[in-house]
Amino acid sequence: MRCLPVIVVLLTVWGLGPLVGCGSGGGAARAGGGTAGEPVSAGGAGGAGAAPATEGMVWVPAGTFVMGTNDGHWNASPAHAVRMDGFWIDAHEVTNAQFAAFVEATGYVTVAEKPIDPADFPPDVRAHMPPDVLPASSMVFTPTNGPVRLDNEAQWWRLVEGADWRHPEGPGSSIEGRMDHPVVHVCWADAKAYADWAGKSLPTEAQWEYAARGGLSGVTYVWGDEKLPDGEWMANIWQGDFPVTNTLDDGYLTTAPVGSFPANGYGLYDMSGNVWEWCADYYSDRYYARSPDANPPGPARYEDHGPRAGEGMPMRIIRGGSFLCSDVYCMGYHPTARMYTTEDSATNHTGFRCVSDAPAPPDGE
Ligand SMILES: [Ca+2]
Ligand SMILES: [Ca+2]
Repeated sequence: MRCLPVIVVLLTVWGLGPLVGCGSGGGAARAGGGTAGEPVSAGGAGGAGAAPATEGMVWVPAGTFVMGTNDGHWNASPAHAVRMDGFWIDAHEVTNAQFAAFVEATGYVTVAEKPIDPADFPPDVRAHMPPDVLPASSMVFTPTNGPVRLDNEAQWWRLVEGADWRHPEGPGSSIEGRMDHPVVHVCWADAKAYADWAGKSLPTEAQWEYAARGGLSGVTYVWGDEKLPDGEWMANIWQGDFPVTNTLDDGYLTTAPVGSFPANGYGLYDMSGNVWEWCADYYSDRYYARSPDANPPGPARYEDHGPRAGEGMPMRIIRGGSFLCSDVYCMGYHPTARMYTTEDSATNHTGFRCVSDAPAPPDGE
C-alpha cells in the first residue's frame, strides 16, 4: 500500500519492548509537534465560567496506595507508597457520542484526519521517509493469516488511509451503531483538546493507577486476584492465538460499548482493557524512583533508558491495555502495567477518559 514504506521504517525504528508488545501499535507515530489538532476554547461542555460538570463522573476519595510493582513489568518498579487527594474521574472511556458533541461544538479536526507531513518529523526520522506529504491515515489492527513471531508488530498493524475516529477500520467502516463505544484514533493532543473543552483534564498516571485499583491493594487485576471469577471475563481483552484468531470468549473482537464489563471498586468501567487510555504524563522509566510521595504530577519531560531510548519523539503514558491484550503477549491490562507511545500516535485501540478538580461531593473526603 502507498504508506507501507513509512510504517515499516517507523515500526523498525520504534519497535516495542517485549512485555508491552500489543501496546501502542503506534510505533508509527504520526506527524510531530505543531500538527496537533486546532486549539479550542475551554469550558464548552461546562459552560463558560461554570463549575466543571461532574455528570458521568465518579468521586475517588483521598487515600494512600502502592503504585507500581517489584514483581512484574520492567519499568513499573520500584513499588512505592503514594498519597493522593480525592478527584473526579469519568466512569467510562470517552465515547464516540461524547467526542462527536465536542467536534460538533468546536469544529475540531483530529490529527489523524490531517495529511502526514514528513517535515513535522525529526531529521533522523525524516531521512527514512518519502519526501511527499502522505494522505491522512491512522493505524488499524489487522489479524495475520497465520502464526507469526511476536517481535514485529508491523505484521499486524497497517497505516490505513482514511482511518479516523469516524471510520475506525478505515473507509467503508463507520461509528453508526457504535456511539456508545470508546472513541479511537485520537492522539494525545486530541484527547487534551477534548478535556480542555469539557473543563476537565487528562488524569496523571498516578491518578489513573489509583483509580484503576478501585480501593484494592496488591492484587493482580483491577477486580481482584482471580482472572475469571465464576468463569466470567471481567475485561474486553483478546482470547485465542494473537494475532491470528480471536475466540471471542468475552464477546468482542474490537471495542465493546463502554460499561459492558463489571465496574471496579470505585464504580469505574474498563480500567482494564477495551481501549488504552491517554494520561497527562510524559513517560519516564526512572520517575517511580524519584517521584514525590503525594500527588505526583509526572516528569517534566520524556525520559527513557530502556529498549526504546533514543527514538527521538516525546512519548506519553497510556494505561489499561486494550482489546488486543492477552497473557501470551501483552500484559497491559494489569493495573501496574506502564505503556507509552509517541504523543501523536493514533490507533484503533487507544482512547481516553478525563478527570476533574471540581469540589468534592458533600460526603467526599
Ligand atoms: Ca475481546
Ligand atoms: Ca480502558
